[in-house]
Amino acid sequence: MPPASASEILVMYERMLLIRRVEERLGADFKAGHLIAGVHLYSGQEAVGVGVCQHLGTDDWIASNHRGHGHFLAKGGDVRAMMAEIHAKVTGVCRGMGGTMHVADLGKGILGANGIVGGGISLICGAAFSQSLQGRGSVSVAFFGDGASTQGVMSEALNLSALWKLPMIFVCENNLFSEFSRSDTVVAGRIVDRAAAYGVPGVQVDGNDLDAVWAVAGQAVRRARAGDGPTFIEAFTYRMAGHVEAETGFLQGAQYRSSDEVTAWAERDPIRRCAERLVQRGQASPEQLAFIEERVAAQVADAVQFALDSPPPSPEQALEFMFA
Ligand SMILES: Cc1ncc(C[n+]2csc(CCOP(=O)(O)OP(=O)(O)O)c2C)c(N)n1
Repeated sequence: MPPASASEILVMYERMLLIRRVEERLGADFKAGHLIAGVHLYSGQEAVGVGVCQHLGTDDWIASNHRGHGHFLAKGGDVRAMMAEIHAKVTGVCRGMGGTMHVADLGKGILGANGIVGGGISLICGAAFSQSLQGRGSVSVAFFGDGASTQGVMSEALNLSALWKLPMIFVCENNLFSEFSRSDTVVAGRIVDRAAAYGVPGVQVDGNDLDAVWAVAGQAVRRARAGDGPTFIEAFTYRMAGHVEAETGFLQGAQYRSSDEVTAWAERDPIRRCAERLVQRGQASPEQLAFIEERVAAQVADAVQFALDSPPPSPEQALEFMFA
Protein backbone atom coordinates (compact mmCIF):
# COMPACT_ATOMS: atom_id res chain seq x y z
CA MET A 1 0.00 0.00 0.00
CA PRO A 2 1.54 3.39 -0.95
CA PRO A 3 1.98 5.88 1.90
CA ALA A 4 -0.68 8.51 2.54
CA SER A 5 -0.43 11.54 0.27
CA ALA A 6 0.80 14.87 1.66
CA SER A 7 -2.69 16.36 1.43
CA GLU A 8 -4.16 13.40 3.29
CA ILE A 9 -1.56 13.67 6.04
CA LEU A 10 -2.30 17.39 6.37
CA VAL A 11 -6.01 16.64 6.79
CA MET A 12 -5.16 14.11 9.51
CA TYR A 13 -2.72 16.51 11.15
CA GLU A 14 -5.39 19.19 11.39
CA ARG A 15 -7.88 16.73 12.82
CA MET A 16 -5.42 15.56 15.47
CA LEU A 17 -4.69 19.16 16.37
CA LEU A 18 -8.39 19.97 16.61
CA ILE A 19 -8.89 17.08 19.02
CA ARG A 20 -5.92 18.18 21.14
CA ARG A 21 -6.98 21.81 21.34
CA VAL A 22 -10.60 20.88 22.12
CA GLU A 23 -9.44 18.58 24.91
CA GLU A 24 -7.08 21.21 26.32
CA ARG A 25 -9.93 23.70 26.38
CA LEU A 26 -12.29 21.21 28.03
CA GLY A 27 -9.66 20.39 30.65
CA ALA A 28 -9.18 24.07 31.45
CA ASP A 29 -12.93 24.73 31.49
CA PHE A 30 -13.52 21.81 33.84
CA LYS A 31 -10.87 23.08 36.24
CA ALA A 32 -12.46 26.53 36.11
CA GLY A 33 -15.83 25.00 37.07
CA HIS A 34 -17.50 25.71 33.73
CA LEU A 35 -18.52 22.11 32.90
CA ILE A 36 -21.28 20.14 34.56
CA ALA A 37 -19.44 16.80 34.55
CA GLY A 38 -15.91 15.41 34.59
CA VAL A 39 -14.47 14.66 31.16
CA HIS A 40 -12.19 11.81 30.05
CA LEU A 41 -9.70 13.37 27.68
CA TYR A 42 -8.19 11.72 24.60
CA SER A 43 -5.01 13.85 24.53
CA GLY A 44 -2.01 11.76 23.45
CA GLN A 45 -4.06 9.13 21.61
CA GLU A 46 -5.10 11.24 18.60
CA ALA A 47 -3.12 9.30 15.99
CA VAL A 48 -5.15 6.15 16.69
CA GLY A 49 -8.62 7.60 16.17
CA VAL A 50 -7.57 9.78 13.25
CA GLY A 51 -5.36 7.18 11.51
CA VAL A 52 -8.21 4.66 11.59
CA CYS A 53 -11.15 6.96 10.79
CA GLN A 54 -9.37 8.46 7.78
CA HIS A 55 -10.23 5.22 5.95
CA LEU A 56 -13.93 5.40 6.82
CA GLY A 57 -16.93 7.06 5.20
CA THR A 58 -20.37 7.93 6.56
CA ASP A 59 -21.66 4.42 5.73
CA ASP A 60 -19.03 2.97 8.04
CA TRP A 61 -19.75 2.90 11.74
CA ILE A 62 -17.72 3.42 14.85
CA ALA A 63 -18.49 2.89 18.51
CA SER A 64 -16.39 4.44 21.17
CA ASN A 65 -15.91 4.39 24.91
CA HIS A 66 -15.96 6.91 27.76
CA ARG A 67 -12.92 8.64 26.14
CA GLY A 68 -15.02 9.45 23.08
CA HIS A 69 -14.51 13.09 22.04
CA GLY A 70 -11.50 12.20 19.89
CA HIS A 71 -13.28 9.39 18.06
CA PHE A 72 -16.28 11.66 17.44
CA LEU A 73 -14.12 14.37 15.85
CA ALA A 74 -11.90 11.87 14.02
CA LYS A 75 -15.01 10.44 12.33
CA GLY A 76 -16.07 13.91 11.16
CA GLY A 77 -18.45 14.83 13.97
CA ASP A 78 -19.31 18.51 14.25
CA VAL A 79 -17.23 20.31 16.86
CA ARG A 80 -19.91 22.90 17.68
CA ALA A 81 -22.54 20.20 18.24
CA MET A 82 -20.14 18.21 20.41
CA MET A 83 -19.14 21.20 22.49
CA ALA A 84 -22.80 22.15 23.01
CA GLU A 85 -23.56 18.56 24.03
CA ILE A 86 -20.78 18.57 26.61
CA HIS A 87 -22.18 21.87 27.95
CA ALA A 88 -25.68 20.26 28.12
CA LYS A 89 -27.20 22.69 25.61
CA VAL A 90 -30.18 22.02 23.38
CA THR A 91 -28.04 22.60 20.26
CA GLY A 92 -25.88 19.64 21.26
CA VAL A 93 -25.62 16.62 19.02
CA CYS A 94 -27.93 14.71 21.40
CA ARG A 95 -29.92 17.85 22.28
CA GLY A 96 -27.91 18.29 25.45
CA MET A 97 -29.36 15.18 27.05
CA GLY A 98 -26.42 12.83 26.61
CA GLY A 99 -23.35 14.78 27.62
CA THR A 100 -19.68 13.96 27.33
CA MET A 101 -20.03 10.18 27.54
CA HIS A 102 -22.83 9.91 24.98
CA VAL A 103 -21.75 12.00 22.01
CA ALA A 104 -23.33 10.24 19.03
CA ASP A 105 -24.31 11.18 15.49
CA LEU A 106 -25.96 8.32 13.63
CA GLY A 107 -26.02 10.29 10.37
CA LYS A 108 -22.23 10.32 10.43
CA GLY A 109 -21.85 6.69 11.43
CA ILE A 110 -20.95 7.57 15.01
CA LEU A 111 -22.89 5.12 17.18
CA GLY A 112 -21.76 6.89 20.28
CA ALA A 113 -19.43 7.17 23.18
CA ASN A 114 -20.32 4.79 25.96
CA GLY A 115 -19.97 4.75 29.73
CA ILE A 116 -20.13 0.94 29.92
CA VAL A 117 -16.57 -0.34 29.60
CA GLY A 118 -16.61 -2.83 26.70
CA GLY A 119 -20.15 -1.82 25.69
CA GLY A 120 -19.08 -0.48 22.30
CA ILE A 121 -17.54 -3.82 21.34
CA SER A 122 -20.85 -5.72 21.44
CA LEU A 123 -22.68 -2.82 19.83
CA ILE A 124 -20.26 -2.79 16.89
CA CYS A 125 -20.44 -6.56 16.53
CA GLY A 126 -24.20 -6.20 16.00
CA ALA A 127 -23.64 -3.28 13.63
CA ALA A 128 -21.15 -5.32 11.60
CA PHE A 129 -23.68 -8.19 11.44
CA SER A 130 -26.26 -5.80 10.02
CA GLN A 131 -23.71 -4.48 7.50
CA SER A 132 -22.79 -7.99 6.40
CA LEU A 133 -26.49 -8.71 5.75
CA GLN A 134 -26.78 -5.50 3.72
CA GLY A 135 -23.73 -6.53 1.68
CA ARG A 136 -22.69 -3.00 0.77
CA GLY A 137 -19.06 -3.32 1.83
CA SER A 138 -19.34 -1.06 4.88
CA VAL A 139 -17.25 -1.70 7.97
CA SER A 140 -17.69 -1.21 11.70
CA VAL A 141 -14.94 -0.26 14.14
CA ALA A 142 -14.91 -0.60 17.92
CA PHE A 143 -12.48 1.63 19.83
CA PHE A 144 -11.79 0.44 23.37
CA GLY A 145 -9.07 0.41 25.98
CA ASP A 146 -6.78 -2.22 27.45
CA GLY A 147 -9.09 -2.36 30.47
CA ALA A 148 -12.08 -3.16 28.26
CA SER A 149 -10.13 -5.98 26.63
CA THR A 150 -10.49 -7.92 29.90
CA GLN A 151 -14.28 -7.86 29.68
CA GLY A 152 -15.95 -11.12 28.62
CA VAL A 153 -17.80 -9.35 25.83
CA MET A 154 -14.56 -9.02 23.86
CA SER A 155 -14.25 -12.82 23.62
CA GLU A 156 -17.88 -13.10 22.56
CA ALA A 157 -17.40 -10.51 19.82
CA LEU A 158 -14.15 -12.12 18.63
CA ASN A 159 -15.94 -15.45 18.41
CA LEU A 160 -19.01 -14.23 16.50
CA SER A 161 -17.15 -11.86 14.21
CA ALA A 162 -14.68 -14.60 13.25
CA LEU A 163 -17.36 -17.25 12.80
CA TRP A 164 -19.55 -15.03 10.64
CA LYS A 165 -16.63 -13.19 8.96
CA LEU A 166 -18.09 -9.86 9.99
CA PRO A 167 -16.67 -6.59 8.61
CA MET A 168 -15.50 -5.59 12.06
CA ILE A 169 -12.27 -4.02 13.30
CA PHE A 170 -11.23 -4.20 16.93
CA VAL A 171 -9.06 -1.22 17.86
CA CYS A 172 -7.63 -1.66 21.34
CA GLU A 173 -5.95 1.56 22.49
CA ASN A 174 -3.47 0.25 25.00
CA ASN A 175 -2.70 3.47 26.88
CA LEU A 176 -1.10 1.47 29.73
CA PHE A 177 -3.78 2.32 32.32
CA SER A 178 -7.21 1.27 33.40
CA GLU A 179 -8.32 4.11 35.64
CA PHE A 180 -5.46 4.22 38.16
CA SER A 181 -4.20 0.66 37.67
CA ARG A 182 -1.28 -0.09 35.40
CA SER A 183 -2.33 -2.38 32.63
CA ASP A 184 0.27 -5.01 33.58
CA THR A 185 -1.35 -5.39 37.01
CA VAL A 186 -4.80 -6.18 35.59
CA VAL A 187 -4.24 -7.67 32.12
CA ALA A 188 -2.65 -11.11 31.70
CA GLY A 189 -0.52 -11.83 28.64
CA ARG A 190 -0.49 -9.88 25.41
CA ILE A 191 -3.85 -8.43 24.44
CA VAL A 192 -3.29 -9.01 20.71
CA ASP A 193 -2.79 -12.75 21.30
CA ARG A 194 -6.43 -13.11 22.30
CA ALA A 195 -7.35 -12.59 18.63
CA ALA A 196 -5.22 -15.53 17.48
CA ALA A 197 -7.30 -17.91 19.61
CA TYR A 198 -10.23 -17.16 17.30
CA GLY A 199 -8.20 -17.16 14.08
CA VAL A 200 -8.53 -13.38 13.80
CA PRO A 201 -5.41 -11.63 12.43
CA GLY A 202 -3.90 -9.40 15.09
CA VAL A 203 -1.33 -6.65 14.73
CA GLN A 204 0.47 -4.43 17.22
CA VAL A 205 1.33 -0.89 16.21
CA ASP A 206 2.92 2.23 17.63
CA GLY A 207 -0.26 4.20 18.30
CA ASN A 208 1.67 7.47 18.50
CA ASP A 209 2.88 7.07 14.91
CA LEU A 210 0.18 8.34 12.55
CA ASP A 211 1.78 6.78 9.45
CA ALA A 212 1.98 3.37 11.09
CA VAL A 213 -1.61 3.45 12.39
CA TRP A 214 -2.88 4.65 9.01
CA ALA A 215 -1.11 1.76 7.24
CA VAL A 216 -2.36 -1.07 9.47
CA ALA A 217 -5.87 0.39 9.59
CA GLY A 218 -5.94 0.59 5.79
CA GLN A 219 -5.18 -3.12 5.53
CA ALA A 220 -7.83 -4.00 8.10
CA VAL A 221 -10.46 -1.88 6.35
CA ARG A 222 -9.66 -3.41 2.95
CA ARG A 223 -9.90 -6.89 4.43
CA ALA A 224 -13.26 -6.14 6.05
CA ARG A 225 -14.68 -4.54 2.89
CA ALA A 226 -13.59 -7.57 0.85
CA GLY A 227 -15.62 -9.85 3.12
CA ASP A 228 -12.54 -11.49 4.65
CA GLY A 229 -13.61 -10.85 8.24
CA PRO A 230 -12.37 -9.03 11.31
CA THR A 231 -8.92 -7.73 12.25
CA PHE A 232 -7.63 -6.89 15.72
CA ILE A 233 -5.33 -3.89 16.14
CA GLU A 234 -3.53 -3.24 19.43
CA ALA A 235 -2.21 0.32 19.35
CA PHE A 236 0.31 1.29 22.04
CA THR A 237 -0.20 4.82 23.20
CA TYR A 238 -0.40 6.91 26.37
CA ARG A 239 -3.07 9.09 27.86
CA MET A 240 -1.37 12.37 28.63
CA ALA A 241 -4.23 13.64 30.80
CA GLY A 242 -5.56 11.95 33.90
CA HIS A 243 -8.17 9.19 33.73
CA VAL A 244 -10.85 11.81 34.25
CA GLU A 245 -10.46 15.52 34.85
CA ALA A 246 -12.07 15.12 38.27
CA GLU A 247 -9.42 12.64 39.41
CA THR A 248 -7.42 14.86 41.75
CA GLY A 249 -10.47 14.84 44.02
CA PHE A 250 -10.56 11.02 44.08
CA LEU A 251 -6.84 10.54 44.47
CA GLN A 252 -6.36 12.98 47.36
CA GLY A 253 -2.69 13.37 46.64
CA ALA A 254 -1.95 9.73 45.77
CA GLN A 255 0.22 9.17 42.68
CA TYR A 256 -0.18 6.34 40.21
CA ARG A 257 2.44 7.35 37.66
CA SER A 258 5.65 9.34 37.73
CA SER A 259 6.19 12.70 36.11
CA ASP A 260 9.29 11.19 34.43
CA GLU A 261 7.07 8.68 32.67
CA VAL A 262 4.69 11.40 31.49
CA THR A 263 7.64 13.46 30.23
CA ALA A 264 9.10 10.49 28.38
CA TRP A 265 5.81 9.91 26.58
CA ALA A 266 5.47 13.61 25.80
CA GLU A 267 8.67 13.17 23.77
CA ARG A 268 6.72 10.75 21.58
CA ASP A 269 3.80 13.13 21.08
CA PRO A 270 1.94 11.97 17.95
CA ILE A 271 1.10 15.48 16.77
CA ARG A 272 4.61 16.84 17.13
CA ARG A 273 6.03 13.75 15.40
CA CYS A 274 3.63 14.26 12.53
CA ALA A 275 4.53 17.95 12.24
CA GLU A 276 8.26 17.19 12.26
CA ARG A 277 7.87 14.59 9.54
CA LEU A 278 5.73 16.88 7.39
CA VAL A 279 8.45 19.52 7.49
CA GLN A 280 11.35 17.04 7.05
CA ARG A 281 9.72 15.49 4.00
CA GLY A 282 9.01 18.91 2.51
CA GLN A 283 5.26 18.21 2.63
CA ALA A 284 4.47 21.32 4.67
CA SER A 285 6.26 24.49 5.71
CA PRO A 286 6.38 25.75 9.32
CA GLU A 287 4.28 28.71 8.11
CA GLN A 288 1.61 26.36 6.76
CA LEU A 289 1.50 24.51 10.09
CA ALA A 290 1.23 27.81 11.97
CA PHE A 291 -1.70 28.75 9.74
CA ILE A 292 -3.42 25.43 10.56
CA GLU A 293 -2.81 26.08 14.25
CA GLU A 294 -4.57 29.45 13.95
CA ARG A 295 -7.48 27.98 12.02
CA VAL A 296 -7.96 25.29 14.68
CA ALA A 297 -7.78 27.84 17.50
CA ALA A 298 -10.51 29.88 15.81
CA GLN A 299 -12.65 26.77 15.35
CA VAL A 300 -12.35 25.83 19.02
CA ALA A 301 -13.14 29.38 20.19
CA ASP A 302 -16.16 29.46 17.88
CA ALA A 303 -17.43 26.09 19.16
CA VAL A 304 -17.11 27.16 22.79
CA GLN A 305 -18.90 30.43 22.11
CA PHE A 306 -21.66 28.57 20.27
CA ALA A 307 -22.11 26.28 23.27
CA LEU A 308 -22.13 29.16 25.75
CA ASP A 309 -24.65 31.13 23.67
CA SER A 310 -27.04 28.17 23.33
CA PRO A 311 -29.91 27.57 25.77
CA PRO A 312 -30.25 24.40 27.85
CA PRO A 313 -33.09 22.00 26.99
CA SER A 314 -36.36 23.03 28.63
CA PRO A 315 -37.82 20.88 31.45
CA GLU A 316 -40.70 19.97 29.08
CA GLN A 317 -38.16 18.25 26.83
CA ALA A 318 -37.03 15.84 29.55
CA LEU A 319 -38.97 12.88 28.17
CA GLU A 320 -38.65 13.75 24.48
CA PHE A 321 -36.80 11.18 22.38
CA MET A 322 -36.85 8.73 25.31
CA PHE A 323 -39.43 6.40 23.82
CA ALA A 324 -39.99 5.15 20.29
C1 LIG B 1 -18.71 -2.28 32.93
C2 LIG B 1 -17.92 -1.20 33.63
N1 LIG B 1 -17.04 -1.52 34.59
C3 LIG B 1 -16.31 -0.57 35.22
C4 LIG B 1 -16.48 0.74 34.89
C5 LIG B 1 -15.65 1.83 35.61
N2 LIG B 1 -14.59 2.30 34.69
C6 LIG B 1 -14.75 3.42 33.95
S1 LIG B 1 -13.44 3.71 32.97
C7 LIG B 1 -12.63 2.35 33.52
C8 LIG B 1 -11.26 2.01 33.00
C9 LIG B 1 -11.27 1.63 31.56
O1 LIG B 1 -9.96 1.43 31.12
P1 LIG B 1 -9.65 1.24 29.62
O2 LIG B 1 -10.66 0.36 28.98
O3 LIG B 1 -8.24 0.81 29.50
O4 LIG B 1 -9.85 2.68 28.97
P2 LIG B 1 -9.02 4.01 29.27
O5 LIG B 1 -9.75 4.73 30.37
O6 LIG B 1 -7.64 3.64 29.62
O7 LIG B 1 -9.10 4.79 27.99
C10 LIG B 1 -13.39 1.66 34.46
C11 LIG B 1 -12.96 0.43 35.13
C12 LIG B 1 -17.45 1.06 33.91
N3 LIG B 1 -17.67 2.32 33.52
N4 LIG B 1 -18.12 0.08 33.26
